[in-house]
Amino acid sequence: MEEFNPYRISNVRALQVLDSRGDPTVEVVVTTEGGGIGRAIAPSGASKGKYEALEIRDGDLKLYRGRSVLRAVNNVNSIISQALRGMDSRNQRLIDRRLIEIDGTQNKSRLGANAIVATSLAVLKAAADTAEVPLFEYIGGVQARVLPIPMLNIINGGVHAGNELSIQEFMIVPVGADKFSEALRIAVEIYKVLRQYIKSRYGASAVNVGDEGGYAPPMKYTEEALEALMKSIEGAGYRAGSDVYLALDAAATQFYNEDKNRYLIDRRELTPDELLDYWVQIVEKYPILSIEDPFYEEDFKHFAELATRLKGKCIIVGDDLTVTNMGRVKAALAHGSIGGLIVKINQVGTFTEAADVVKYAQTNGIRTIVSHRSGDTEDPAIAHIAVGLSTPFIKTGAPARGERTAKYNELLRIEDYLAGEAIYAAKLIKI
Ligand code: 2PG
Ligand code: MG
Repeated sequence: MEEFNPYRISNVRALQVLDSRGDPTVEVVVTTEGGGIGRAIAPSGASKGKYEALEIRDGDLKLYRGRSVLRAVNNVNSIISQALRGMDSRNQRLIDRRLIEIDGTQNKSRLGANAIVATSLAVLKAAADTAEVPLFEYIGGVQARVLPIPMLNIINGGVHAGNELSIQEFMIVPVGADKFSEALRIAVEIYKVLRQYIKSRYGASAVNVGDEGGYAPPMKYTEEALEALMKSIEGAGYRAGSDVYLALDAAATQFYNEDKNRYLIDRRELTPDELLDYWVQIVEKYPILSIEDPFYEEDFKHFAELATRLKGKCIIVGDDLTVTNMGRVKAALAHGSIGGLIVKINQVGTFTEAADVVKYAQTNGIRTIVSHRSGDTEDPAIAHIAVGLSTPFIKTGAPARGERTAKYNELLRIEDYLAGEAIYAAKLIKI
């Protein structure tokens, strides 16, 4: 008879639940023989990169208008469950490799990245639960104690909102704080002042929020939003450019017209070179810490040109360009395209692959930003992953809506758990 091993996986079960947009998604529950339980839910993006691992949906118009994920759920309950039962849940690397192998495709399209990511994270959580340590500590060991700087998307545009703003995310980055909890408080105060500002200028209906909890006012021009952020930071009693920075996710693939090779922004059509000059001007005028995806997802070259022009002034961040994929990240580094990197576990599909990318980026001096998706859930895993992997930043929306506050609240709990030992990343790195 085999020796009792509390970490051995006894059961893997999936079911269909809902995400923050009301779309079905995959939840996986992994149980170990020692009674540990890990539950994880796959998030889902709206502005997805072409090279992301593929979530699969049933496409049956009679079920959730084609959005149901029963095939992915069934893959977990049959193929994946059978492959993982009996394995040691601590063996994350081996388990993730097995998931990749039984899927057998480049982009995880057979079993579905949604099935795979929920399983991979549920295994991680089940092992941590069996060990009776918090997830961040299981990932990062007793040394893990750096709380990430939050990047809060408080004005939503692009495909996350029903307004005319081309840029998808207008973020604030509260670096002038001693603790994470203080940084979050500063962000909330600014968020509330912004609400008043928008209400007084655009009317009461303008304070409705977009997919990530940021306001989605009927603004037309980028600078309208940037001005609103500047006024709100000052109105709340903070200094823009020292206490609080701005950050942008352009998600430029979404406003790029490939046939014309033009970007549609601020009611104008710009060539890539004109857009480059535009970014330089904006950075001269406003304290912008980083710009994510300033060009469409294939243009390593313009990313690199912009990174050179803005060196020392603003970090160029890859998201759709790099999709948490080692090959793409290496290409971006070879081109000199990025100084920062968005990390989304579901872009690549497994925890191990994402953690390897973080390690590689950090070793090469690239700032890492663990990120939510626009369609997200109450699963707070990314808070633990950011602390566990010691990433300097986390991006998880406005300080509003349950699926966003789930992550911020978890970080508050981690800070509390660490008592006086937590360090706020802004105290550790050079901004
Ligand atoms: C992004 C993300 C998250 P989505 O582009 O960075 O903010 O959006 O999940 O829609 O890809
Ligand atoms: Mg992005």
